[in-house]
Amino acid sequence: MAQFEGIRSHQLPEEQWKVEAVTRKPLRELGWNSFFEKHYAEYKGTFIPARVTRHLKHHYQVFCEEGELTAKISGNLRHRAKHKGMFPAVGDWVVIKARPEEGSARIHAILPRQTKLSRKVVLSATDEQVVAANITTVFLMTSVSGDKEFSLRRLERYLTLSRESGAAPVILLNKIDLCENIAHYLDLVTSVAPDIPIHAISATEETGTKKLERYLGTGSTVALLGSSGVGKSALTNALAGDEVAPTGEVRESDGAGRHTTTHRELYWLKDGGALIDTPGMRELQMWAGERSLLESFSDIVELGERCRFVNCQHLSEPDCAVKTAIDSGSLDEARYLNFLKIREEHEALVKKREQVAKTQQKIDNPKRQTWRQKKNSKKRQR
Ligand SMILES: Nc1nc2c(ncn2[C@@H]2O[C@H](COP(=O)(O)OP(=O)(O)OP(=O)(O)O)[C@@H](O)[C@H]2O)c(=O)[nH]1
Ligand SMILES: [Mg+2]
Ligand SMILES: [Zn+2]
Repeated sequence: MAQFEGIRSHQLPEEQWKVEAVTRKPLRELGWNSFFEKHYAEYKGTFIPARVTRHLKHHYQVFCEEGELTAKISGNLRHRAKHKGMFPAVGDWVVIKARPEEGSARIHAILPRQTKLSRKVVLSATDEQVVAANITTVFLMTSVSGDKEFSLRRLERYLTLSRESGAAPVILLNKIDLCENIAHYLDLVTSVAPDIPIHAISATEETGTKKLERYLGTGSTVALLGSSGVGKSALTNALAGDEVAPTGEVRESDGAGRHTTTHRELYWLKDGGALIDTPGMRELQMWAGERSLLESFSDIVELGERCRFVNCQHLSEPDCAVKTAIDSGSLDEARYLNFLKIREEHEALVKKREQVAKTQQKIDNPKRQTWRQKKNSKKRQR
């Protein structure tokens, strides 16, 4: 098996040994399973499987039995990719032509994704951005070091997206070493996510991190999600058992981070499994179906069953049980307003997608060609 001595010769012997130990990991340990094996069958013999570990601006880093390679996508894959979501994402299993002697590879196709965590591309109407692929669990991280770093509304949004991913969401309350009232934050979070496991931890002190082992281990892939500065990279380092990801200070003024992590990257953990560290995203626009939305706001859905109208939108209809609950104080108005906002984003996305699908249908259906298109195609035939 090639080990790229040439590339890594600047490393100390101990570091080199670590890298080599990692490169010898069999595919199963990296998350490969019968699902991918089945889809890989048609490529067998020509291409080898690899997992995308890093996505930089113009290239990818992939991991395969030949070790770690720098990869670019083939012209064919670029041509077939009709939108952003069809390009490789961190965590994807891809098939490649490897050139281990050069440390490079060409990605020819993406194997179907078992799960994916997506958001809508900012400034695009319908484009999907896959944040992490083939993940088993999402760690939603928030900091409890003070109210400035804590937002229930953000958590509701993250939770809706995570439910959509197909992976299991888990909430982490980090920086408990700086928190005097953990029970207060636990109560708040439980109120918006009664059905989700919650763990209070300190990434830097490594308190409570042992409880996370149940989500890790061979074959598992966890994606870390949360605002800048909450401690995602600090936890990555704690679980990797090494300073693999850079961490940065939090601003005194507003408690926000400085966007230290700039790209998504998959790291192998010391006790098996993988962790995808992501940059704290400024905007997390909805890419969620109705089911995930309703699951995240099941209390509002339940109240809605008592409204006078079956199709009550809980806006200004008479005898609306949701509005009544807000008036009586049993439903937090801020949660309700967040629900309306997320629902609006979801509905706008659905509408836009329908419009795009209709336009595409017109293009694909020759009977509905316009007079001008017909004339042009006749001209071409002549
Ligand atoms: N006291 C304390 N500080 C922590 C803890 N976890 C992280 N920090 C600190 O918080 C700061 C931000 O941590 P990072 O891990 O860089 O945060 P991040 O979520 O990766 O941020 P981005 O990469 O910008 O998205 C660093 O100074 C960490 O040392 C913790 O449990 N306790
Ligand atoms: Mg980071
Ligand atoms: Zn109502």
